[in-house]
Amino acid sequence: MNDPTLCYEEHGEIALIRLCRPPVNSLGHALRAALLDAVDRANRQDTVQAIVITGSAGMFSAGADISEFGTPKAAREPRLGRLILALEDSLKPVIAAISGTCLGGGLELALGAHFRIAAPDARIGLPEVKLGLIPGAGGTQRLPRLAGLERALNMILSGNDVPAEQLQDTGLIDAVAGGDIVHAGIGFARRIVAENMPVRKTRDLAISDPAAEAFLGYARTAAATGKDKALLPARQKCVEAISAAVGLPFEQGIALEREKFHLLMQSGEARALRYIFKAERAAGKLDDPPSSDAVHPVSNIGIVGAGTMGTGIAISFLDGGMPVTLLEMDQTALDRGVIRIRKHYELAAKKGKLSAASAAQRLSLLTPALDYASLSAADLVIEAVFEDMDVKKQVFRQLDQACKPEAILATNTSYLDVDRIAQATRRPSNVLGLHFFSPANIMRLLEVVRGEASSRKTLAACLAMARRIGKKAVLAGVCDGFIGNRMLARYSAAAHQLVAEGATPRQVDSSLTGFGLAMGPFQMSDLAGLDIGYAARMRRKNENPGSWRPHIADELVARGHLGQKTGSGWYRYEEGDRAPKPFPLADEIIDEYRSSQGIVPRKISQTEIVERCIYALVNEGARILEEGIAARAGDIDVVYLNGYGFPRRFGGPMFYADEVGLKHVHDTLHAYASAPGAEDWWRPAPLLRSLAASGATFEEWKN
Ligand code: T1G
Repeated sequence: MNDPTLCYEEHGEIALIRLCRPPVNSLGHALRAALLDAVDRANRQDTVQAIVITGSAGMFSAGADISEFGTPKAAREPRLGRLILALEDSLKPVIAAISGTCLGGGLELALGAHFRIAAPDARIGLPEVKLGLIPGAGGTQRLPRLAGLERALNMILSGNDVPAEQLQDTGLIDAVAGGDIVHAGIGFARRIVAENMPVRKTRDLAISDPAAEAFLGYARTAAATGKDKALLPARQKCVEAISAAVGLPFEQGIALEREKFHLLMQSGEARALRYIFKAERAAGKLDDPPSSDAVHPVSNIGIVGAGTMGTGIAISFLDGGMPVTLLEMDQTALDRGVIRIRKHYELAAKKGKLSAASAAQRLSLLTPALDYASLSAADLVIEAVFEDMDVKKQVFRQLDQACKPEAILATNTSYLDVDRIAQATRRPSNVLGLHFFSPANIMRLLEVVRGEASSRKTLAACLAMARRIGKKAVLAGVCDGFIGNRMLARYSAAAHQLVAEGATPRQVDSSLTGFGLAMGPFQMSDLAGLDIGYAARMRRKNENPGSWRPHIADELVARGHLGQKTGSGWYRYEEGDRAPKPFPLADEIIDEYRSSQGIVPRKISQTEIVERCIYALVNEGARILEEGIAARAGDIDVVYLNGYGFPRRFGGPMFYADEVGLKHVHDTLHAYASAPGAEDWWRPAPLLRSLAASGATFEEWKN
């Protein structure tokens, strides 16, 4: 039987069922139905004595089909739970032969088998909690019965997968087999038949752990204290379901699990996390990718500039196993950069994050250099020098001369015009922006800035490179601040206006951290340095004098209060302590500013603070979509989740606006824009207005 999602073969007395639904054998309705038919067929075939189920293309199964969630297909029979019971009740022994990845419903399927063998490096886990769910097909009931309570709690609450060889000491894995997993599976099945091994149903196993209450008590506490608030509801329900496995008969436990699973499936957190899962996979892709053989692979990296960003970017590539030539203009600056990188790896080895050998191996991939000729073999060169257009143009002229014709030249600029930089070279189609976020080796976000001349080959090569070094890449068009910083500027302007009108910096900051942001805008400004914002305002003033408005921070900067680095800014800081404390001089400067602007301060609610700041983000995001700077709303959310600490439980600013309702967002912004003296940018973007009027969402919108 060769269903498009599954292959059925008989090898003598052994039936082999191979899941064949690329790319990850996700258990969609068609595969579930085909699998049930195949098991039924094997049981009806007199010559068949045992059944082996395995995956294909190095993947057992990535679990339930996430794309079916929220659609009728997910509930269409046979549901996964019923399929697993059919395996468990099979009259003939069922063996799961696991290689590659076995996650979620894929592992729950294997738990319903009577035996499991696995390749040593097979990755096994129940990641449902990362989607705001609990295992919904018996995982919370069967895993503790096979792997023990403590290990099951750890695996289910963390959602992390583990290599099969770490599970050999549990009943979860009956044997670890090297070589071809299908061959090993059939051999194992033949041995079971020959030895007439008794078939045990997982659901009939008992959970007897004298420390059960202690483990469950600890788990309840751990589940309630996780950093990622998006996961809290699911983690707590995981513990409840596993507690039922310990204290209730299987049938009651599985019913309780199913009830909790369906409750969570409807939760805002689960909807947001599912959206993020899809958005992060859509973001780093070209709509019309060139053929892979047309794309020049990037393996040899050059970096110009050994400052904080240049060395952070270098570490990202060294961690990805890619050789890096680091170029500086003078020995002192180069030595400083190399020392910074060396200290990074020494510290990582000292903390046990890396073995000394791995640290040395990565460091060995670094080649310091003082002349451009050393970059002649580089496939990609990233410039990370001073944020000045003339300086950057000069660097790109030099690179254009020194690098091989097919080399890609990228600027790490955070706001300068990539097109003007490209025009300084003879290869504009090979030029783009690669905007890393500081610290570059930690922050996963990478804005891939597409110049007007950037070729699809250049973009595709850099998107593939980003995946290789573990970055979340998002394609952005050329504008001031690309996606993230452009939206941040609006958000900061909204925060500033709130203080001008009567709020305190602390009131704004605490309202936004209460919403879920890691840090409020004024604390963030003190951390980055008020001079950074001041320089950006002066740049914009030079570029567009008419748009300039006085800013409260101008006076703070004028008096040398630049934030944490000077001990005071919006707040005051004690030596060695980053905790913000009241700074009376800042309060005086705020009062003086209000008087100079003729503002009578008013009380401002936390709701208005959050709505003004978050809707200002959303409105700018809508403009970014209209202008084609971002291809889809999900891309904007991926930027804000991975680069600016937006709370994951809300899915990102654009998804949050969809969930709140675009009509409410539009009407609120319209009210702000109608206030006397309101800035133009409060006016709802045309795209927001049209979506609000039609009842559509940003998620549904396609350029
Ligand atoms: N369902 C549908 N599509 C999936 C999928 C899934 N479970 N997993 C991956 N994909 C798609 C993905 O969208 C992408 O599509 C392609 O496969 C490659 O993915 C009842 C309810 C398996 C480790 O949470 O962790 O079972 O973009 O780019 O980096 O209890 O995918 O090419 O169109 O990530 O090699 C639980 C989620 C589900 C696993 C592979 N399972 N997937 O990583 O490739 S809930 C998960 C992953 C469940 C039961 C519950 C990773 C991977 P496209 P990729 P990768």
